[in-house]
Parts: sequence; C-alpha cells; structure tokens
Amino acid sequence: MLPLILYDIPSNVDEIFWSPNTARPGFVLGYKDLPFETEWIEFPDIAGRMKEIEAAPGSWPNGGLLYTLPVLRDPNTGAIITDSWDIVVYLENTYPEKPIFPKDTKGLIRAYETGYFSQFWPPIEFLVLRSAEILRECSEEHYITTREKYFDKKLAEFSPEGPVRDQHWSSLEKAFSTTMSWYDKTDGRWFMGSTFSYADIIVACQLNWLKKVLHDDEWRRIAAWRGGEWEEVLADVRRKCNIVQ
Ligand SMILES: N[C@@H](CCC(=O)N[C@@H](CS)C(=O)NCC(=O)O)C(=O)O
Repeated sequence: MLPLILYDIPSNVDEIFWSPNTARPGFVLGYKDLPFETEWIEFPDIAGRMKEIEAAPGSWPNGGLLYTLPVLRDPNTGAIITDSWDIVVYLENTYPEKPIFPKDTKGLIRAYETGYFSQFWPPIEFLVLRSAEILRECSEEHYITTREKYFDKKLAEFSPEGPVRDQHWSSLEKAFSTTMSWYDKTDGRWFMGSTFSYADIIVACQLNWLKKVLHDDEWRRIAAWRGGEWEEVLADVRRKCNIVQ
C-alpha cells in the first residue's frame, strides 16, 4: 500500500499537527494504522498548491470560499479530498477496519461535532491570538491579516487581558465542563462507553490544539480542571491513535 499524503500547516513548535482541523484526519490515519506522509504547506502557499493538485476549495465559517487544509491525497485510489469531515468519512468507507463510526453512528457523531464546536466559538478570538504566535514568519502575516479581516478588528483587540480575556476563560471553562458532563453520562472510558470512536478524536484534537498554542501556565490551568482529567483524555486518545509527539 502506498502512503497517503496529508497536507498540513507547519508551526514553530514541532513537526506534527497543531491545527485541530488537520489533526483530526491525522489521528484517524494513526488509529487505523494507515501509512501516511505529511506535505507541509505554509498558509500563503495553500491556494497555489491546492490548485496544482486540483483539490476542491473549502469554506470559511461564514460560507466564503477559500482553499483550506486539511486535504488528503490517496495515491492508492486517486482520491483527493478537502475538509476534515469528508476526509474521515472517506477513510472510514475506504479502510473500514478499526471503525471510527461504530454501530452506525456517523450521523450522531456529526451532530455531536457541530454541538461540540459551537461551544468553542465564544473564546475563538483568544485561541486565534495564541495560534498566531506559533506560526512561522511566512504564515503569521497571512494568518493575522485574514483573521483581522474576518473578525473586523485588530489582533490586539481579539482578547486583551481584562474583562474580555476573563470572558474567554469562562466560556472555555464552560465548554469543558459541558463536555465532561457528557462523558460522565457514559460508564466507560470513552464518549460511547467502552467503544472508542471519532467523538473522542474530536475532543482530543481540540485539546491537542490548546496544549500546543496556549502558554504553559494557561494549559496548566486547563489541565488542573477536574484533577488533570483533560491531560489524561488527550494522552489516552493519542496512545490509541499511535501519535508519538
Ligand atoms: N471545516 C474545515 C476547516 C478547515 C480550515 O479552516 N482550515 C484552515 C487551517 S486550520 C485553513 O486552511 N485556512 C486557510 C487560510 O486561512 O488561508 C475542515 O474541517 O477541514
């Protein structure tokens, strides 16, 4: 089997996915033991390279058209897929061993994903601010300019320390406690009890993002919630998906 190619965005932290969008297919590839290679593309180069390989554009949360990563190319079938959800569905259909949507839960997990993401929208400007800090110089400018345009404000106004930042922290805490209350309703380790699924990968990739972009003391603050439970969830899912870094 030829290795699949995952197109991802580099950072100055380490050579592994930081973005939750690209991490999700990355974790699924790892979980399914599928060989893959990463092609790293800086933000300003995404559109050019994606046009070159004839990948379809993705979209902004407001619906605007934009070339986005992740994109997956599978040289075994010739498929080129844009968007993390479409990629993981493709992987599940093409490589069904070790299912990530067990017991026919694709629709339910899709609904869960929407609900889960909506909780992380209120503090998004804080998370974007921190994400900008880990990008390499050539991506940083593109990232900041496009996000300032999207949110219609300067980066310095995204999450200034004081009441705005405090509000972001309380919405983050609320998002995590809501998620934990969902986990608490099942009996096993995973979102679906004793059955591992893409729902756990969604949660872990969000944690992975925060751990990579937040300052150390900020991540410690999250890790301290519920006696370190989040750190454990992340570690468990990473292990399950053979993510070593
Ligand atoms: N819903 C999409 C979102 C993808 C997305 O927004 N990707 C960002 C990187 S994390 C991107 O490529 N943005 C391109 C740009 O800002 O120019 C998915 O899950 O794949």
